[in-house]
Amino acid sequence: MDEIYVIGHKNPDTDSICSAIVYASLKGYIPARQGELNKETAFVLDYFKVPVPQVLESGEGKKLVCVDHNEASQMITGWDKAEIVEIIDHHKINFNYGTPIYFHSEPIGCTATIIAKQNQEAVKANPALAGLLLSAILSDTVIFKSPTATGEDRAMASLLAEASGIKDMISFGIELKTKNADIEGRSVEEIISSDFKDFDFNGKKIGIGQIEVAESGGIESKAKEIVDSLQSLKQSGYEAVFFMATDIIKGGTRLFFVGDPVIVEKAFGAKPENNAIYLPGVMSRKKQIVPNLEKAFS
Ligand SMILES: [Mn+2]
Repeated sequence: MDEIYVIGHKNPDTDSICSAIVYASLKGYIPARQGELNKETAFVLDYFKVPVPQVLESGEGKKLVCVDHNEASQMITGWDKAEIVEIIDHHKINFNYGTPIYFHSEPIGCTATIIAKQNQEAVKANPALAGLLLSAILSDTVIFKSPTATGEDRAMASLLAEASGIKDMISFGIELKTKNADIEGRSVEEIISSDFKDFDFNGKKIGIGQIEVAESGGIESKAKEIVDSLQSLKQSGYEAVFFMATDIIKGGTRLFFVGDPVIVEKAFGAKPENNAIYLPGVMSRKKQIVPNLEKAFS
């Protein structure tokens, strides 16, 4: 049998990495990744003593299961010369493929929740795998504060917490979420690129990065540097570039951008100032930023 790789999106987050590891382990496939682990994911793999998946440089000639993404812009280089055999995801669908494949999509908080639901017994029997899926859910739903979080995410998380021996999942969630929130000693370029996704809105290339912070002061003091850095990114071929600094304690996002301010006003109903706008209650790129921008750009 050909080897099958399970791989998440570019600039992988905890859901992309942990869903790939767990699904590969359940199916006898090979877990892989595109790019470096962020600090949060590194903490999670270390905590549950699970090896880091290999980097796959190109999908060309490979069989792939894509988890936590379905847009071409987030797929591995060479995906068009790969055989995609299956997709498991919870993002909006922007996928076109020439042959029938398994495509499992649910509008819930995390890919890991889908995998946990489908494989409850196997996952419950393996504390490390349960711990990885729990971590992915806590991460993607911002400890259930994100509007993407559903009752199913909460129910699976409780079950996984028990199976993995995590007694207090909320404090474990805060412990893992604050790993990426630490911006000390990181360059602005590094902060912006750590969770950065490309989108195609009506034929226009748009980039949207996000960082979660536990207090916004550090980010505010870097505002000018952030805008400068977005400006140079834009020159590399984007119509507009956005960067969300999401405060996981207060529950809101400072959205920095370079591009047409009229689009931003159209998308979010308020006038930006100094290439930024504050959006109270906004936590989710997928649910609260992407749909508004996609509409505004159309
Ligand atoms: Mn996800």
